[in-house]
Amino acid sequence: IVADKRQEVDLKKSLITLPQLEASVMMERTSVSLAEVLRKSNSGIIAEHKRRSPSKSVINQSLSIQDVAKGYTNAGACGISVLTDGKYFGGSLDDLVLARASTNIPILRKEFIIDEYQIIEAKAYGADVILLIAAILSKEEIKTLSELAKGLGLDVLLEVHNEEELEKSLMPSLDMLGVNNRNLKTFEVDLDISKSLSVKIPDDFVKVSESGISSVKAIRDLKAFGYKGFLIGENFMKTDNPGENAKKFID
Ligand code: IGP
Repeated sequence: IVADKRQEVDLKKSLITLPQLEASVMMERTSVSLAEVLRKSNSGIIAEHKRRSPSKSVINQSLSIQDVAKGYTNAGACGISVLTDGKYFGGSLDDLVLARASTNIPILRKEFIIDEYQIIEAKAYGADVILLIAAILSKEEIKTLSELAKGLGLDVLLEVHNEEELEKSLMPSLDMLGVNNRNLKTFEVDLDISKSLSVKIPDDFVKVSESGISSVKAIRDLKAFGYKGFLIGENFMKTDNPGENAKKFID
């Protein structure tokens, strides 16, 4: 994935230059902090738009991103996660633009970020939050990228899957710590990963549990371990009405 992204970013840089990106009207927009919304929320739902995935192939190809974003917003979600990776998840930057035009709640750009260019891009296309994945970044990269994002007013969600990743990553330029319950290599899901890592996450970060969450009970259990955010994709998207489905987790 990292090699694919390197190639993709190098190509994009030649098509749309940094000064062109920086001229986007969205650069003037004041971002909404997802971490702040989660701190005040009881539900903590971050609802994801996900057409397909490497682990499940097709999830939902028939709904428009606008309808999904509006449905999640009306359901009372704290934020919306929009996958912009095309190759593995069938997403695009167009999805980000259309989602932005459909909602005012915080939007997370879900992407494999390896370069500063992608962060400027996230801001220029209307995101409020970026994801950084510890498994594909060094400590120095996490620091440079997260500081750039903070400078643009974006929130940073740092994703880890084990203790080593967590230990190398803790730094003040992060807002939220996400524990991915899915192993990105084997695709195996285990919510106990969130539970066991929770004690190692200092209280100044908002704790988010990601992937494989499919019941209200699972959320209740995770809340007892200090989690304030719950990132849910497949469970909502596999139905004809993701917003209606999300509502069941919010009311
Ligand atoms: C959502 P799920 O199992 O509810 O569809 O998972 C989200 O956590 C998952 O899409 C995800 C992801 C990622 C995707 C978590 N981290 C990194 C791509 C890249």
